[in-house]
Amino acid sequence: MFITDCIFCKIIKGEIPSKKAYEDDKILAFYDINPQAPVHVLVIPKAHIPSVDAINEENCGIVSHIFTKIPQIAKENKLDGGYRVISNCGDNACQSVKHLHFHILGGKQLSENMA
Ligand code: DGP
Repeated sequence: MFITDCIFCKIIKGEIPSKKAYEDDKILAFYDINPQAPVHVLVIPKAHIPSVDAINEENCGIVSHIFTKIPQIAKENKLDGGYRVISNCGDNACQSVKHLHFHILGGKQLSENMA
């Protein structure tokens, strides 16, 4: 379930500290170490999935679970004016941590640019 050299697996196990925004038995949300907006939360599955590219019929249930919790996390962080959800996938998208994660960005007017 855990990958030894994966930073996010270490965060899930508590080996690396994080500021938690939400947690249940399947997912963890925590504040990004290098925030790109006033609110920048990462939502990850506890089971290691490398990226969006590895989502399939067997593991896709975790994605709907994450997306049912994102509005709750947004509300708790007062993102009433709107927010952006991003998942970088692969080298061209600059995915730096190879554990599926969704960025929630908000707390200000975000740029129209996405690429
Ligand atoms: P990405 O570039 O899409 O793979 O985003 C990875 C994000 O993970 C990046 O915004 C910084 C964040 N990050 C990396 N290491 C840590 C860490 O140890 N703690 C926290 N809170 N965030 C981290």
